Amino acid sequence: MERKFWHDKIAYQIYPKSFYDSNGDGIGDLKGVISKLDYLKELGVDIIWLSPIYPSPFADQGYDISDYRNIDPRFGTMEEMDELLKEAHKRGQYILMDLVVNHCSDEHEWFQKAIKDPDGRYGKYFYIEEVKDGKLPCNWRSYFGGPVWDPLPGHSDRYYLHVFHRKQPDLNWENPELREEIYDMVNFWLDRGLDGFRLDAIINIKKALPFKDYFADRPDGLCSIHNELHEANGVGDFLGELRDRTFKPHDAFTVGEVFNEKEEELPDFIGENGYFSSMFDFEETVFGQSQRGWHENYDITPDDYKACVYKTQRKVSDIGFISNIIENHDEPRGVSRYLPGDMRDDSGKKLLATVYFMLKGIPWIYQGQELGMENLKLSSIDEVDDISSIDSYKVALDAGCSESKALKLIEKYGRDNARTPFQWDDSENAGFTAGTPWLRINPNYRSINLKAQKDDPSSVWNHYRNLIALRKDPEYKDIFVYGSFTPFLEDRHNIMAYIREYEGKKILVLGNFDREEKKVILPYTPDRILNNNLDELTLKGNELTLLPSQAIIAYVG
Ligand code: TEU
Ligand code: CA
Repeated sequence: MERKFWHDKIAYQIYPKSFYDSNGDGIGDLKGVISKLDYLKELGVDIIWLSPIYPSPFADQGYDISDYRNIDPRFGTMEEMDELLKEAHKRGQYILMDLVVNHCSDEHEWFQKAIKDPDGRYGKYFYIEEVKDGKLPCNWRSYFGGPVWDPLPGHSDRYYLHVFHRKQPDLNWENPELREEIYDMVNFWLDRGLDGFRLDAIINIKKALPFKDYFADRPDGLCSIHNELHEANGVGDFLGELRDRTFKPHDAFTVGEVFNEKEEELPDFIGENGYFSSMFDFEETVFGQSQRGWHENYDITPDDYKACVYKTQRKVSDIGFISNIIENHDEPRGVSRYLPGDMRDDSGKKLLATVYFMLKGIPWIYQGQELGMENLKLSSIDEVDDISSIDSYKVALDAGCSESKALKLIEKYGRDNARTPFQWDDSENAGFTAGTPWLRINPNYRSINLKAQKDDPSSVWNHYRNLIALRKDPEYKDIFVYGSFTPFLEDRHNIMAYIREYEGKKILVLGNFDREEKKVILPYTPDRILNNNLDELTLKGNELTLLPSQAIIAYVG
């Protein structure tokens, strides 16, 4: 495999609105990010993905872009973006922007022009259909609830497609003129010095055409988008063209948000000359998810978690580099989701960190994860900002859930959990802003914050820092980056154990998700222990006793 500059990197996602506010307006901004580059450097972060910072009406927190070639004034200016690139590069760091091209905002000038003249050039940038007798072109349900079709303003007989929010009209990738606009825009940023992109909802750019109905799966008579995604073929033609015209000539790093890919297509996506450098593993993210709504989801146990992760590791094997996460801005906090209730303490958080961080692939940290930030408790739906949560709340009520039950579901799955501001210290507003934060701060910031953790060698933060340092240690680096992945003790309940191996050198990673201690026989006798999340260690030859919540990394030379 040809070695690439990004293979051995540690990546980090910033949700700019909630990272650090430099001017007291309650909204995180680019100056805030610039001022924290040294912090990220200290942690060991190389690649930084910024969720959208383009001008936007914020119907979906910036994932509805009204101008692809600018910065929203709430986040800063173009000059500050250039400064961010310069400052990051100075520190050997790379910056990625979010590329949201399945849809734009209804306030984007393309859509505004399409409204004026649906038959003209810009009408063809979108999916606009004539509607007779109120019969919609298809019965797909948008991700945020309701039909994917809404009337085109000023044209009662024409409807436009939006698979997400009504303010996010889908762009028509079948139209070569639209594709040219996108490539131009992508090159505009790469020419400016940007290092790459995270590709939002990228699988959605190909639609199963012509539009047709599928079986309704809820009382609303609509069906999940998954039906059409499953039938949509040929996204690769668009993605290959996008790669060749933009990413490839710039040697850009790209990571796809890819759901519902077809397994046999994996080499096309992330293999040699794949569409993307990498893509996220969502196997455990979607586990237990019901198309009927959050009230029908079921919980993930440590054994399920292990099975999901191993499935991906085996599938990807040496095809390419998967991106491993435990959370992002769309998901609840990983520690609140994957750890059983009574294991959500510092030891449990470090355990989860260890077992996912040493997997094959690129480890990603979502802001605040390195502190062990947790889900947010709610007392009323009025406290919720996220449009997806608000819709899911209604779905739960319609399905007969009580208000308190529905609210519990939002606490468990809602997107605000990850979007509460970063907890820098224990001062007012967690040191995030001198003003009023745009979203409520998690009240646990008095105990969970960076300031309290930085100088405490046994903190979750220092555990992450140690894991990063270990992955970068020249003695072990090749094992972590290029080593094979082989599970062992796979059938042992609540034990996650695997071997990373490169040129005969091995690293064993073990974690105990059980409340009881577990005796295990290791396949090799370790030469040394590289990391232990607890103070104790009971190892005699190759007999190891793992305490509850214990995670060990061992080296066999
Ligand atoms: O998410 C795409 C996505 O497919 C959804 O499954 C998302 O996880 C779901 O809406 C959560 O309820 C991306 C972005 O990450 C998300 O923040 C945006 O809302 C969405 O695209 C639209 O741009
Ligand atoms: Ca600000």
